[in-house]
Order: sequence, then C-alpha cells, then structure tokens
Amino acid sequence: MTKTALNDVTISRAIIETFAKKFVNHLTSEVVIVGAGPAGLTAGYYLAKAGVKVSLFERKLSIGGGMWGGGMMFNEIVVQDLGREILDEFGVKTEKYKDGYYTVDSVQAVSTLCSKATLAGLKVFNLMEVEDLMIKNDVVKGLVINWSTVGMAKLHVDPMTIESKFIIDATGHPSEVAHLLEKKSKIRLATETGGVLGERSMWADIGEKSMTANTKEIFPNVYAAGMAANAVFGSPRMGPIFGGMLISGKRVAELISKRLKAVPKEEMITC
Ligand code: 48H
Repeated sequence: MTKTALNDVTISRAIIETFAKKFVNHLTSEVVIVGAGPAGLTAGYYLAKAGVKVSLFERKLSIGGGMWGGGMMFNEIVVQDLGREILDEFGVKTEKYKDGYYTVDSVQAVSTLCSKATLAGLKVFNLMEVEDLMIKNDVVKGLVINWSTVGMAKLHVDPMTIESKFIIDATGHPSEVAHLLEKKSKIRLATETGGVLGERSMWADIGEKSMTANTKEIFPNVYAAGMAANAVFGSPRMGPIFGGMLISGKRVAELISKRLKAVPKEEMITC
C-alpha cells in the first residue's frame, strides 16, 4: 500500500497519457490486422515474435472472435494434428479424442492466444472498427478507423486514419476488408471474378484443407486469413474445428515477415 492517498485524477491521467502514447506510436505500423479472432491473434503472435511492428483492431470489447463459444456454445473446440502443433507452441493443453482429433478448452485457447500475442508485442486496440481503407492512386496505404460505439449509436462522427505497409483481413465470415475493397473502392481482387466469391456450405474437411491455399494476398499488400480467406475465395465453412484458423494465422505471418525482410524500414512512412 502506498502511504499517500490515491489521487483519482492521477489514475485518469495515467490511463489517458499511456493510451495516447501507445495509440500515437501505432498510427504507423508495419502490419495492421483487422479482427481478433483465432486467425488474427495467431498472425499477431508470430509477427510480433518475428520483431514486426504490428497492431490489431477489434470491433468488440472482447478478444477471441468466434472461438469462445466452441461448437453451439459447448465451450470445447476441435483441432487436427497441424492445429495441435501450433497450440503446443502456445502451451495450450490439448486432449486426444481419437487419431487426428484433439479437443481443447476454448476459454484456455483464447486466453492463451491473447496472452502470448500481447506479451510478444502485439498491440491490440479493441472497441475500434475499421470502416474504410486509405487508398491513394490505387495503392492501399492504410485503414480508416472509428470507435465501434460511434457506428452502433449511428453518430455522425468522422473517423481517423492509420498507416500500414501490410493489412490482414482477419474479420471472419463477413470478410469486411475485402468487401470494402470490392464495393467501395471498385478494386479487382485476386479471385476468379475479381470480387468476393462468398463462403460455401459446411464441409469441414475441404473447408480446413482449402484455407491454407486461400491465405494469400488478395490485393497488393492486403492479405486474407482465417474464415475471411475462405469467404473471399469461395471455399466451404468448417464448423467448430479451429486448426485451419491457427494454420492460416501462422502462414500469413510467415508470408508477410518474408516480404518485410525485403523492405527497408525507412520506406515505411508513406504519407
Ligand atoms: C474491426 C472487426 C471488423 C471490422 C469484424 O470470426 P472470427 O473468430 O474470425 P477467424 O477467421 O479468426 O475465426 C473464424 C472462427 O471463429 C469461425 O467463425 C469458424 C471456425 N466458423 C466456422 C463455421 O462454419 O461457422 O473473428 C473475427 C473478428 C471478430 O471478433 C469481429 O468482431 C472482428 O473480427 N471484426 N473488427 N473492424 N470491420 N469486422
């Protein structure tokens, strides 16, 4: 216990000054991830671990996306062998159900991913949503963000911008960044039609298997990962098996880390 009485305003000042410093520091990042589901968190962990300056914007108060709820609110998830290997790296306990199937307590999975990612250096900005992209001469320069509550309350409050060399659409089923590129910016994505193909009906095996190949660049410097990748490229959903999300998060981190190594740091400031 401190000897002096706590000063209420000092508490406020501590929060505001610390947050402002963190936020200003991340107005420019090497990578910005949109969405804090399992794919986004896994990508953030591996990028931060590789020494990349990476931030993540999440619309909701809670981090973890659709992983908390397991299958139909039974808070257990299933992963296959490759997914289990990634959870092993995080130190999450998996239980063998039968060959090729492991169950995991979803609360432990989410909290550990979140803990390990933030400890590795990922900066998470929750309660902020991405509502647009910053595009100049057909080059994506960053994202347009606002407090989620502004949108929820339908307040007419202008957003602000953040700059990033690479962007990851990890927004899950709605693949919001890809939709923004297609609909608002009239940009052709790297799909058969140039647009978001839309996810297909449930087929766990194909859904999981196609996710690795779908985790790729959808427009220069913009990548799709996790469920968003399957939605963009027209692959099936997979239900409450989450290995694909982890594998996709790790893969997108590896793809971008490799490219960043080829980009001198001083080329980061573009605006
Ligand atoms: C800020 C945003 C925005 C935005 C969305 O849905 P998620 O968990 O996504 P993944 O891909 O990591 O995992 C998918 C998995 O949870 C799932 O849904 C599965 C396996 N489904 C299979 C099936 O058959 O149904 O997380 C995405 C996150 C969420 O937290 C959103 O709130 C957030 O992205 N988000 N954040 N700005 N514009 N859009």
